[in-house]
Amino acid sequence: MSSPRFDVISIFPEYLAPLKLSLVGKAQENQLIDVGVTDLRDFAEGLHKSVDDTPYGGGAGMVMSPEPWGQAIDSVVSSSAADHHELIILTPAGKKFDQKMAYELSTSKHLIFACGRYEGIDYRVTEHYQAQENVTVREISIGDYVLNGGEVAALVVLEAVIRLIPGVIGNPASLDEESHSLKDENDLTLVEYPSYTKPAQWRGLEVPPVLLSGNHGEIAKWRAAQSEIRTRKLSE
Ligand code: JCQ
Repeated sequence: MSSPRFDVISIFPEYLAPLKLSLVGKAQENQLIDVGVTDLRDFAEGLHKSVDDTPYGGGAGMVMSPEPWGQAIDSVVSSSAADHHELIILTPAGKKFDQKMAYELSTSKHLIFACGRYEGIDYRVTEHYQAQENVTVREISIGDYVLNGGEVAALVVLEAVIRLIPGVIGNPASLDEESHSLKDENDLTLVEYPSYTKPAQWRGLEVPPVLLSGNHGEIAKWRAAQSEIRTRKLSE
């Protein structure tokens, strides 16, 4: 059986070096996933291997040219055994990434991350692949701020998705707790309660006594109340 595959296309492939580390690196060593990084520049033509040009209609900055993107995406699509491909374009204009989207993406066999720079990628790239029935295009934002390129956003999405793949996390009980995604009475997604570990006293601060009581019913009630308090504070 072939593992889910993750391809990242970027003009700064070194930016994706963290994918060799930690949980994501281990998941590759254990053959739970395949990760490839493609240098967009390898698909640029001409003496200067240019990947951008001035915007039609005028304006500041540069736009990434469609030709190298088309060549690079076709290349990673062709080299995949999957019969369907999710093309993810990281952009502040995209749909906001959340845990629900992470679960959806974690069931896909092939995710392709397009990391744009400058003022973005010629929109015909999105239109071209939207018209291809073996590809789903998703424009995704990790938040309302502007980065210099999509690489860091791709790392965020990759880490959130890959940790949900069966076998990647050693103790799946922690995943099970997260997956319930509880809502409060105002339909806000509840955030976690605060956690404590030893020592019981640190710099004059005590651990809440209920956590030392051994009364699991009272502990569960206290944690639920703390989640409520934290969630309400966030919406202020
Ligand atoms: C992603 N939140 C911010 C910046 C244009 C593809 O076009 C562009 C991509 C970027 C990089 O992504 C972000 C981002 N989520 O800045 C400009």
